[in-house]
Amino acid sequence: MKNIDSYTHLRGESLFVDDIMIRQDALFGLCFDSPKAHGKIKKVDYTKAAALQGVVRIFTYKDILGENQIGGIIPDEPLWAEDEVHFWGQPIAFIVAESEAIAKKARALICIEIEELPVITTAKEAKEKGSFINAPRSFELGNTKTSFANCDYVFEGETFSNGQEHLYLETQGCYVEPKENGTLKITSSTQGPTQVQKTAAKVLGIPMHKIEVDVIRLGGGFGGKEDQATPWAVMAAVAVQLLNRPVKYILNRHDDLRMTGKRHPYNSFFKIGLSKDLKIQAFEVEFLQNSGAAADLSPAIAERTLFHATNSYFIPNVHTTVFSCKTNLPPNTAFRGFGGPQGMYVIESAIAAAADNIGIDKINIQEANLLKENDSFSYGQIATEVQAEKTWKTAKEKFDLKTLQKEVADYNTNNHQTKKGISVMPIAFGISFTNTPMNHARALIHIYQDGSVGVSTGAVEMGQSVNTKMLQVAQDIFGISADKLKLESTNTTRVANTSPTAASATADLNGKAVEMACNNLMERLQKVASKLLYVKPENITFQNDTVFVDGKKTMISWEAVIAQAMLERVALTENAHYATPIIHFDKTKEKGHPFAYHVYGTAITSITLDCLRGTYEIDAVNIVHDFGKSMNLGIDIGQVEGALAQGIGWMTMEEIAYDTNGKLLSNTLSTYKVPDIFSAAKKVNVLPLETEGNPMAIKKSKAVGEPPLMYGIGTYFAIQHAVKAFNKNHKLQFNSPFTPEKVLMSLYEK
Ligand code: MTE
Ligand code: LUZ
Ligand code: MOS
Repeated sequence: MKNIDSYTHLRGESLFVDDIMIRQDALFGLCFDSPKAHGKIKKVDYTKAAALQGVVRIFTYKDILGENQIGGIIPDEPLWAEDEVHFWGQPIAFIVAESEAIAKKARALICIEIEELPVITTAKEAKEKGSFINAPRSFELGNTKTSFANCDYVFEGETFSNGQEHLYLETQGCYVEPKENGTLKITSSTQGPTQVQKTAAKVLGIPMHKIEVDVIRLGGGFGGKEDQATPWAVMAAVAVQLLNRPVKYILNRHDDLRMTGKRHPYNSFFKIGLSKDLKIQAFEVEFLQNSGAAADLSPAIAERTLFHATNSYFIPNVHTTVFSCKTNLPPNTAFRGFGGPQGMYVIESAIAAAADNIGIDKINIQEANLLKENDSFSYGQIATEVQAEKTWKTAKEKFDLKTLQKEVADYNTNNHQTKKGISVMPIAFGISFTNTPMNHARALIHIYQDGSVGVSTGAVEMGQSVNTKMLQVAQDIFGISADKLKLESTNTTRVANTSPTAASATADLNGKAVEMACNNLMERLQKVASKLLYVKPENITFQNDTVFVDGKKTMISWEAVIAQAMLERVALTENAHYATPIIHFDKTKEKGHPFAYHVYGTAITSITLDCLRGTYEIDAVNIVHDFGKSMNLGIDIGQVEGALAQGIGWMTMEEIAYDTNGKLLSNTLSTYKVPDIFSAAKKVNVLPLETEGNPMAIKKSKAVGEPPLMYGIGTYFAIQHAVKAFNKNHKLQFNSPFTPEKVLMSLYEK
């Protein structure tokens, strides 16, 4: 099936929050936020702002009828600050005016006095000062202490990976309308409609059934709208509740960059032990996650870091600990990979450090330790249907790693001003929300009496094309043409109590629910058709909008069966609920089987480095990826390419900078660089490894949204390889992103 959004996207006709028709009496909201990262609010003077012509009202925490609390996992975040502020950009008040321009003018008229308190911007500093979000977590397998004592090599080191701005094309925003009897409808650009509904209900002090949340589609989310689309919608909802007029609030790019959290920066300390034969025997890490000023999703992200700390390797003795460090930055949040990339960067760094010290190629250690069937992850899950070695070997053969390595070595012997580097990056990513209770979804299918079909699920379309996949599931079961199918907006009154669209699991969870609902409808339709044709229901199938009996076409159309079903008063609507079987996790023991399955793959990255300038070009990224049985290879390869570009950006050029006062310096695209077409890899080859797939993957087509982001980590090590080829004295650093500036320093360090 062709991506169902491509036609309207190309013509600019797709609707986003900012495109929907607003009511004539609509007002516009704007947030007033803290100009300091930490301090006591001594005084805020709203008089001038409130007096401005066209300002309707300015809302603060005092206006909230319910609770001033939006924390999802830990209730530690007010919607609007009360007497203290904890990060630069923290919402304090909400101006509602006749126009956006007036609201903006009013914002400049607000005077605030803040008594400044000490500011913490780094995780290290937070740890030293004992500033944490919650208690640390540790995973343990075997015994690292005794194992290190027996290792032939033991190395220690430190790594840093910086944050990352989501830079969804569509900024955060919402439009909220009052309906009758104190009910309201929220249109939001959110990955979590239920989270918006639930939080709005809590803050407004009304039951959830009074709030309808509708999501058409997102212009990108990447995790940035899993939790952090909520506050804006709730602010507007508070205003609507008290004014009884619609309020629209779309953040401008500057406000969005300043006020929202990003990928978590991590500072980590590792210790790795190997035996002579290059088997990794023991691995210890202390991860310091820079969580920002409130929990947001940090505890869940920290957890996933532990789950992926050994990437696709088997290590018999593991001890990993993560501290969620509370700092005075905007609360950091979900970002494609959800803590997994940060964990995987550290093990890759540890392997690089070990290889460098032993004086061998990193690839040899990687290859010697790949996960095998029935190996145990540190959290107790036994690895099955493992494709680590198979993707590695296939990549090595199909892309001729030996020749590539030789070409790079020859090139480096013959060239001085430019050097080439190469790396191999295997990945293993667990599919399921690590929080088991979140792994469920529902679908609601209506077959209308003319034979057309409406499909509703809890899935949010954000560019990953989940809607297309949902229709594909329905189409395959009903055997009808694509133009008979419509995907409805994601709406809490049609599909309730949804988990956010996240964890790459959306197509699996919602697709399974669609499958169940369609199969139930199909059973009824087979009965109806069987009576029309005087055959048994099990002999009936539907293909090409027609009934088939024992694989032979009949004269009875899909429409005729639906019409007959109406006459017989057969229900043409079905609702289904799916919950992932098997998975479980015991947090008291930190053991269990949290993932439905893992996604594997291997990327070979080669780069050319300009040793005069420190700039580099990515020559090629050659990937063998485990799709299972891809249900839509066009979409899935698109996901691999997009995630790869995003991963490379994180590792090479996207550099978030806060000053020591906690002010965001990289607050525009002239200072925050994202990959464009000129910095993209010159060649990206994605070779699908057709595997059996997993029955818990929708149509055995494995989840693809996040895993390929981590191929980007390979670029860091390919650059490092080239730097080392130029400067033998270079002492390896694990400090990403590896910007051209850092590369240049490394090239000429003594
Ligand atoms: N692709 C596009 N185009 N836009 C996005 O915002 N988000 C990613 C990924 N792919 C995203 C995307 C993230 S963070 C996740 S978790 C998955 O899509 C979610 O969708 P899925 O569960 O349907 O894979
Ligand atoms: N969100 C979440 C996620 O709440 N739990 C997860 O395990 C997860 N994993 C990846 C991305 N988002
Ligand atoms: Mo993705 S980080 O799970 O939204």
